[in-house]
Amino acid sequence: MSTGAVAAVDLGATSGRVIVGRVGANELDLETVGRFPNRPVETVNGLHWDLLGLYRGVVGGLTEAVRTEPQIASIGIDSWAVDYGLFRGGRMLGTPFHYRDERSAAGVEATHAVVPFDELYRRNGLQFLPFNTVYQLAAEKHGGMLDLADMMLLVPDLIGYFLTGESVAERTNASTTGLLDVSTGEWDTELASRLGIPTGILPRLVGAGERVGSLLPYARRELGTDRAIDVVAVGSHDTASAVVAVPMQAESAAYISCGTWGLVGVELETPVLTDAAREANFTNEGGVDGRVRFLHNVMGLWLLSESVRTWERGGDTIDLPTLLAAAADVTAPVAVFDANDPRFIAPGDMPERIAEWCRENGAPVPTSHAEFARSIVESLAQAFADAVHTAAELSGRTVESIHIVGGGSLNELLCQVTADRSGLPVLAGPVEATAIGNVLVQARAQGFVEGDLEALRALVAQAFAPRRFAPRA
Ligand code: LRH
Repeated sequence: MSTGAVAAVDLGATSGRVIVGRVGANELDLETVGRFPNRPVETVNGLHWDLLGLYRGVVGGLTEAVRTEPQIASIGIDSWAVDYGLFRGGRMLGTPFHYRDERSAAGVEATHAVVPFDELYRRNGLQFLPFNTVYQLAAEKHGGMLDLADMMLLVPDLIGYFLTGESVAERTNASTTGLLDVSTGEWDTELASRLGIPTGILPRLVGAGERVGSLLPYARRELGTDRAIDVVAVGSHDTASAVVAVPMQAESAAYISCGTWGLVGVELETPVLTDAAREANFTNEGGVDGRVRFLHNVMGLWLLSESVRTWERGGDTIDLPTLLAAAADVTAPVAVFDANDPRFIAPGDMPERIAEWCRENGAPVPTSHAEFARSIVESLAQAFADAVHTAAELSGRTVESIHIVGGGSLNELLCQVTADRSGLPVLAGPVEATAIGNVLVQARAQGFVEGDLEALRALVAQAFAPRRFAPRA
């Protein structure tokens, strides 16, 4: 085995980045070569992703990647789940919607009228999230778009299509659509047909580590390379890539991939499809190497970022480290609100919605930015602790520690309070788990490293030793 380099494209809800990863048997090193904002756009018909702007950012980042490391062996792409573009004859039909757009509410009703939720859960194993692809597609049907389309590509596959001309659906992300059979891992075409979703729009499934195709001539020119670099499928659902890079002993640990969302759960070999799992709204998403990501979506740092956005719109200037330091110093009792309440999903005035929850539930309404921030951290930590205990109970696992990866792992207050509220040690980091998981799956496909996820995680633990937060009495 020799050391080699790959490029990871990681698109998040607020920004995208391109990272060059250098990997060998005892080496794991990351260099961020491109970073660009991801700014959703509201138009007359709802909230959209600026897909072409994102693609421009990807091309710019990859150009820098091949300049920095001309011999990169491959490119892997991951992003948030569930969202897609519709195509006809190779052309994108309109601008992809943001999963926080409200149109999917109508799709939920229409879908459940045909296939009740408990049957859906038996078939796809997914927790109810109003924006699961299957509900969004039902809303498209309403608008007539679905009947025009001959192909649907999830966001990372869509970027891969622009680069290679190959249309595929990577399995970990396909598992978040609601149209993948949780038992077979194949498209559930019977379900799709019953819901009036044309099965012809569902692309060929590929697994993480499989080659997708190589850069088209125009893309080579754009990137300034004459090499036909391969795009390799990774855990293209960002959470799947993040879980690859959790430096955990999977049998005895829970993980929280904490960014915009807090994805809280355990890794299993087989799905849990019990009534109790369905009622607790736990999901069985597809993991890399056929593992199961048994987890629950907690609202995550969105609560904080959307609050900050609200205050800034009102003319305040917020410095996040200063705000969190002030939150740590709050001594007044703060409300622990239900961070899972669906009222917090949509964009808009977050502090007002939190205050509304407090008034309705007789909890103290925060009176300053610092109190709001503290209340958010305490509420997230409580929801994290509850979800960890529920995951353990539903899966029959004994959880001895909690790993927090992603941006939230830098939030010391959140890590400490999560340890306190769960009574379990929290191991924080790496912050770039998603990009690391993306890099490692490519590196293994290229033969720069070998082994199962445990071997990959040992490499992560060695390169990015986690920081420990012990629970306080
Ligand atoms: C996190 C994430 C999460 C999904 C949501 C749509 O970025 O992919 O796993 O539920 O976005």
